[in-house]
Amino acid sequence: MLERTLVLIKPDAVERNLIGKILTEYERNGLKVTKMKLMKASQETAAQHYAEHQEKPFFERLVSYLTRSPLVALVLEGEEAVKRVRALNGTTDPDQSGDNTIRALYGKSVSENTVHASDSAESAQREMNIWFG
Ligand code: YYY
Ligand code: MG
Repeated sequence: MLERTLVLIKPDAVERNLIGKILTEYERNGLKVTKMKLMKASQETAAQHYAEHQEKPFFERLVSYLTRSPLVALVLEGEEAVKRVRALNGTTDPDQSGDNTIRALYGKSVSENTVHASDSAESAQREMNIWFG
């Protein structure tokens, strides 16, 4: 099924000039960039994005990380895009992530793991509204 998913190239990646390398991974796997912007996220946007984690002990650190410098928000479109982009990104912990996943290649740590992607079609819709209105 043709789907859209919301991706963030997070601050740690933009800081290390990895935007191009990461976009290349998605594009060469047949995903189409249909929306994209570079921006510094507000506290409100970051907190809304990670609302499901607001009771977690790492929540404040997570919001402060996501807002510390610019990130790239984008929408990717393709067959089974939600599942495929999650697979390309890899697991939350870069040290556990499969070979050649974006997090294994570029992730610094669990908290600075370089990319985000929506975990379901419903999350994708919610997150596209947050970042693109
Ligand atoms: O969807 P995904 O990003 O792979 O992981 P989530 O469990 O939704 O957590 C969101 C985000 O929170 C994760 O990418 C890094 C951060 N985080 C953390 O800093 N410390 C943890 N123990 C777990 C998650
Ligand atoms: Mg998640």
